[in-house]
Amino acid sequence: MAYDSNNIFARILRGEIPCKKVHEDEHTLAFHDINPQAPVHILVIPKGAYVSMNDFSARASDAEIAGLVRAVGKVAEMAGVTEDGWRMLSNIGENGHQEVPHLHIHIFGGCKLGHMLP
Ligand code: IU
Repeated sequence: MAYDSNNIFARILRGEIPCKKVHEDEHTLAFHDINPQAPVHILVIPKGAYVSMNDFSARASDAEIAGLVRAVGKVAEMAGVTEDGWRMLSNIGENGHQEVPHLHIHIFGGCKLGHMLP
């Protein structure tokens, strides 16, 4: 799938739409999900133009990949969920029920989460 530079997260990255930011660095932005599904529900996105893990894993630089992984860990730590446990999730494509076509990692926590089965 080609990257649509007008998707909502691209617009958030350009500052055209506000977000409740929790972290930003060279490679990533993290913000609260607008429709939280858990007491902690934060999205971490790369700043680069990637639709999903499909193209990110193939095209992103090692620095971008390391940056995203480190940001996810840092945001989980900042959100205070590392001790009790949390979940990271990325929906990919139609079968994965991805709604926004810019790679995002969900961080869920702050309560006992349900089992994740297809
Ligand atoms: P997805 O199914 O993994 O693509 O979910 C997209 C998420 O982005 C979903 O949890 C939405 O609540 C969230 N979101 C948002 O935080 N801000 C927005 O403006 C829009 C969606 I549109």
